[in-house]
Amino acid sequence: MLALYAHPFSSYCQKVLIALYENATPFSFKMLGPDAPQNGAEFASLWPIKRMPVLVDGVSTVVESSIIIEHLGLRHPGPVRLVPQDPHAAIDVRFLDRFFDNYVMTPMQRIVFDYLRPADARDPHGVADARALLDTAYRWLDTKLAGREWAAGGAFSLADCAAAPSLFYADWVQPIDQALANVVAYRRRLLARPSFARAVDEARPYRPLFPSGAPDRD
Ligand SMILES: N[C@@H](CCC(=O)N[C@@H](CS)C(=O)NCC(=O)O)C(=O)O
Repeated sequence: MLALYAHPFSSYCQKVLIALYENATPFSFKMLGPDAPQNGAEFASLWPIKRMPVLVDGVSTVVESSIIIEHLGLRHPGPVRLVPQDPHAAIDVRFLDRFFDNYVMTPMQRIVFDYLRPADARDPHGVADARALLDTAYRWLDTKLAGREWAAGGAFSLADCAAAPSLFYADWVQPIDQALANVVAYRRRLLARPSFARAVDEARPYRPLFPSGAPDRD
Protein backbone atom coordinates (compact mmCIF):
# COMPACT_ATOMS: atom_id res chain seq x y z
CA MET A 1 0.00 0.00 0.00
CA LEU A 2 1.24 3.46 -0.88
CA ALA A 3 1.18 6.15 1.81
CA LEU A 4 1.09 9.86 1.00
CA TYR A 5 2.05 12.37 3.68
CA ALA A 6 0.16 15.44 2.65
CA HIS A 7 -2.39 18.12 3.38
CA PRO A 8 -5.46 18.54 1.14
CA PHE A 9 -5.08 22.34 0.87
CA SER A 10 -1.42 22.24 -0.23
CA SER A 11 -0.83 23.00 -3.89
CA TYR A 12 2.03 20.52 -4.35
CA CYS A 13 0.02 17.83 -2.57
CA GLN A 14 -2.90 18.48 -4.91
CA LYS A 15 -0.53 18.09 -7.86
CA VAL A 16 0.21 14.51 -6.74
CA LEU A 17 -3.38 13.80 -5.69
CA ILE A 18 -4.48 14.59 -9.25
CA ALA A 19 -2.09 11.91 -10.54
CA LEU A 20 -3.34 9.37 -7.99
CA TYR A 21 -7.00 10.16 -8.74
CA GLU A 22 -6.46 10.07 -12.53
CA ASN A 23 -5.52 6.40 -12.26
CA ALA A 24 -7.65 5.53 -9.21
CA THR A 25 -4.41 4.41 -7.54
CA PRO A 26 -5.10 3.15 -4.00
CA PHE A 27 -3.11 4.86 -1.23
CA SER A 28 -3.45 5.80 2.39
CA PHE A 29 -3.59 9.51 3.18
CA LYS A 30 -1.29 10.48 6.07
CA MET A 31 -2.69 13.82 7.08
CA LEU A 32 -0.13 16.46 8.08
CA GLY A 33 -1.47 18.93 10.57
CA PRO A 34 -1.75 19.76 14.24
CA ASP A 35 -4.25 16.94 14.86
CA ALA A 36 -1.83 14.23 13.68
CA PRO A 37 1.54 14.82 15.40
CA GLN A 38 2.65 11.22 14.81
CA ASN A 39 2.32 11.69 11.04
CA GLY A 40 4.32 14.91 11.35
CA ALA A 41 7.12 13.13 13.22
CA GLU A 42 7.26 10.33 10.62
CA PHE A 43 7.25 12.90 7.81
CA ALA A 44 10.15 14.86 9.36
CA SER A 45 12.23 11.74 9.79
CA LEU A 46 11.48 10.58 6.23
CA TRP A 47 12.35 13.95 4.69
CA PRO A 48 14.19 16.40 6.94
CA ILE A 49 13.68 19.14 4.33
CA LYS A 50 10.02 18.93 5.42
CA ARG A 51 8.31 19.82 2.17
CA MET A 52 5.15 17.90 1.38
CA PRO A 53 4.08 15.68 -0.22
CA VAL A 54 6.16 12.58 0.56
CA LEU A 55 5.24 9.20 -0.85
CA VAL A 56 6.22 5.95 0.85
CA ASP A 57 6.17 2.95 -1.44
CA GLY A 58 7.29 -0.14 0.43
CA VAL A 59 10.89 0.51 1.44
CA SER A 60 11.20 3.55 -0.86
CA THR A 61 10.65 7.13 0.20
CA VAL A 62 9.90 9.32 -2.81
CA VAL A 63 9.94 13.12 -2.60
CA GLU A 64 9.37 16.06 -4.95
CA SER A 65 5.98 16.14 -6.60
CA SER A 66 7.22 15.67 -10.18
CA ILE A 67 9.42 12.74 -9.16
CA ILE A 68 6.52 11.16 -7.25
CA ILE A 69 4.34 11.39 -10.38
CA GLU A 70 7.13 9.91 -12.52
CA HIS A 71 7.54 7.14 -9.92
CA LEU A 72 3.81 6.37 -9.97
CA GLY A 73 3.91 6.10 -13.76
CA LEU A 74 6.79 3.59 -13.60
CA ARG A 75 5.80 1.52 -10.58
CA HIS A 76 2.01 1.86 -10.49
CA PRO A 77 0.95 2.61 -14.05
CA GLY A 78 -2.72 3.03 -14.82
CA PRO A 79 -4.73 3.84 -17.93
CA VAL A 80 -3.75 7.53 -17.85
CA ARG A 81 -0.10 7.93 -18.81
CA LEU A 82 1.02 11.30 -17.45
CA VAL A 83 4.50 11.30 -19.01
CA PRO A 84 4.46 10.30 -22.68
CA GLN A 85 6.45 7.28 -23.78
CA ASP A 86 7.98 9.20 -26.69
CA PRO A 87 11.07 10.93 -25.22
CA HIS A 88 10.63 14.07 -27.33
CA ALA A 89 7.03 14.49 -26.24
CA ALA A 90 8.14 13.75 -22.66
CA ILE A 91 10.66 16.61 -22.75
CA ASP A 92 7.89 19.03 -23.67
CA VAL A 93 5.75 17.78 -20.79
CA ARG A 94 8.66 18.03 -18.34
CA PHE A 95 9.48 21.55 -19.57
CA LEU A 96 5.92 22.70 -18.94
CA ASP A 97 5.93 21.01 -15.54
CA ARG A 98 9.05 23.07 -14.72
CA PHE A 99 7.35 26.19 -16.11
CA PHE A 100 4.35 25.83 -13.78
CA ASP A 101 6.44 24.96 -10.72
CA ASN A 102 9.08 27.65 -11.21
CA TYR A 103 7.15 30.53 -12.72
CA VAL A 104 3.62 30.10 -11.39
CA MET A 105 3.75 27.99 -8.20
CA THR A 106 6.91 29.63 -6.81
CA PRO A 107 5.82 33.28 -7.18
CA MET A 108 2.31 32.34 -5.97
CA GLN A 109 3.83 30.78 -2.82
CA ARG A 110 6.06 33.81 -2.32
CA ILE A 111 3.00 36.06 -2.20
CA VAL A 112 1.06 33.66 0.06
CA PHE A 113 3.94 33.17 2.51
CA ASP A 114 4.51 36.91 2.73
CA TYR A 115 1.04 37.27 4.30
CA LEU A 116 2.14 34.83 7.00
CA ARG A 117 5.21 36.84 8.01
CA PRO A 118 5.19 39.26 10.92
CA ALA A 119 4.29 42.75 9.68
CA ASP A 120 7.85 44.01 10.20
CA ALA A 121 9.34 41.14 8.18
CA ARG A 122 7.27 41.59 5.02
CA ASP A 123 9.06 41.78 1.68
CA PRO A 124 7.12 44.21 -0.54
CA HIS A 125 9.88 44.24 -3.15
CA GLY A 126 9.88 40.42 -3.38
CA VAL A 127 6.08 40.38 -3.61
CA ALA A 128 6.08 43.00 -6.39
CA ASP A 129 8.64 40.90 -8.30
CA ALA A 130 6.48 37.80 -7.80
CA ARG A 131 3.38 39.62 -9.11
CA ALA A 132 5.30 40.83 -12.17
CA LEU A 133 6.60 37.31 -12.83
CA LEU A 134 3.08 35.88 -12.60
CA ASP A 135 1.79 38.47 -15.08
CA THR A 136 4.60 37.61 -17.49
CA ALA A 137 3.98 33.87 -17.04
CA TYR A 138 0.24 34.33 -17.70
CA ARG A 139 0.97 36.25 -20.92
CA TRP A 140 3.49 33.67 -22.17
CA LEU A 141 1.10 30.85 -21.34
CA ASP A 142 -1.77 32.50 -23.20
CA THR A 143 0.22 32.30 -26.44
CA LYS A 144 1.45 28.77 -25.72
CA LEU A 145 -2.09 27.50 -25.10
CA ALA A 146 -3.52 28.75 -28.40
CA GLY A 147 -5.38 25.83 -29.97
CA ARG A 148 -4.49 23.47 -27.11
CA GLU A 149 -6.81 21.67 -24.76
CA TRP A 150 -4.07 20.66 -22.32
CA ALA A 151 -0.73 22.28 -21.59
CA ALA A 152 1.51 20.09 -23.71
CA GLY A 153 -0.96 20.04 -26.57
CA GLY A 154 -1.88 16.38 -26.53
CA ALA A 155 -3.27 14.36 -23.68
CA PHE A 156 -3.68 15.41 -20.05
CA SER A 157 -0.20 15.08 -18.50
CA LEU A 158 2.18 15.78 -15.64
CA ALA A 159 2.25 19.40 -16.86
CA ASP A 160 -1.49 19.71 -16.22
CA CYS A 161 -1.07 18.19 -12.74
CA ALA A 162 1.34 21.07 -12.01
CA ALA A 163 -0.80 23.65 -13.79
CA ALA A 164 -4.05 22.95 -11.98
CA PRO A 165 -3.17 23.93 -8.38
CA SER A 166 -0.66 26.57 -9.43
CA LEU A 167 -3.10 28.50 -11.64
CA PHE A 168 -5.91 27.84 -9.17
CA TYR A 169 -4.15 29.60 -6.30
CA ALA A 170 -2.16 32.09 -8.40
CA ASP A 171 -5.43 33.55 -9.68
CA TRP A 172 -6.50 34.09 -6.07
CA VAL A 173 -3.47 36.23 -5.25
CA GLN A 174 -2.80 37.80 -8.67
CA PRO A 175 -5.95 37.61 -10.80
CA ILE A 176 -5.46 36.48 -14.38
CA ASP A 177 -6.35 39.24 -16.84
CA GLN A 178 -9.68 38.17 -18.39
CA ALA A 179 -8.31 39.27 -21.78
CA LEU A 180 -5.98 36.25 -21.61
CA ALA A 181 -8.82 34.07 -22.82
CA ASN A 182 -6.74 30.92 -23.39
CA VAL A 183 -5.44 30.90 -19.81
CA VAL A 184 -8.84 31.72 -18.34
CA ALA A 185 -10.48 28.89 -20.34
CA TYR A 186 -7.66 26.45 -19.51
CA ARG A 187 -8.00 27.15 -15.78
CA ARG A 188 -11.74 26.48 -16.13
CA ARG A 189 -11.06 23.18 -17.96
CA LEU A 190 -8.67 22.14 -15.20
CA LEU A 191 -11.32 22.88 -12.58
CA ALA A 192 -13.78 20.70 -14.48
CA ARG A 193 -11.37 17.74 -14.69
CA PRO A 194 -12.79 15.20 -12.19
CA SER A 195 -9.41 14.45 -10.56
CA PHE A 196 -8.76 18.12 -9.79
CA ALA A 197 -12.41 18.87 -8.97
CA ARG A 198 -12.17 16.15 -6.32
CA ALA A 199 -8.95 17.63 -4.86
CA VAL A 200 -10.52 21.10 -4.79
CA ASP A 201 -13.65 19.78 -3.07
CA GLU A 202 -11.65 17.88 -0.46
CA ALA A 203 -9.76 21.08 0.36
CA ARG A 204 -12.86 23.30 0.72
CA PRO A 205 -13.05 22.99 4.52
CA TYR A 206 -9.59 24.58 4.76
CA ARG A 207 -10.35 27.73 2.76
CA PRO A 208 -10.59 29.89 5.87
CA LEU A 209 -6.87 29.15 6.33
CA PHE A 210 -5.94 30.97 3.13
CA PRO A 211 -3.97 33.90 4.50
CA SER A 212 -5.20 36.60 2.14
CA GLY A 213 -8.77 35.28 2.32
CA ALA A 214 -10.12 32.85 -0.26
CA PRO A 215 -12.32 34.52 -2.88
CA ASP A 216 -15.96 33.54 -2.94
CA ARG A 217 -15.72 31.55 -6.19
CA ASP A 218 -14.22 28.37 -7.68
N1 LIG B 1 9.56 21.16 -4.83
C1 LIG B 1 8.65 20.57 -3.88
C2 LIG B 1 7.87 21.70 -3.21
C3 LIG B 1 6.98 21.22 -2.09
C4 LIG B 1 6.42 22.37 -1.27
O1 LIG B 1 6.84 23.54 -1.38
N2 LIG B 1 5.45 22.03 -0.42
C5 LIG B 1 4.87 23.01 0.46
C6 LIG B 1 3.36 22.82 0.53
S1 LIG B 1 2.56 23.28 -0.99
C7 LIG B 1 5.39 22.80 1.86
O2 LIG B 1 5.65 21.70 2.28
N3 LIG B 1 5.52 23.89 2.60
C8 LIG B 1 5.88 23.82 3.98
C9 LIG B 1 6.84 24.89 4.35
O3 LIG B 1 7.18 25.72 3.50
O4 LIG B 1 7.28 24.86 5.50
C10 LIG B 1 7.73 19.58 -4.59
O5 LIG B 1 7.59 19.66 -5.82
O6 LIG B 1 7.19 18.67 -3.94
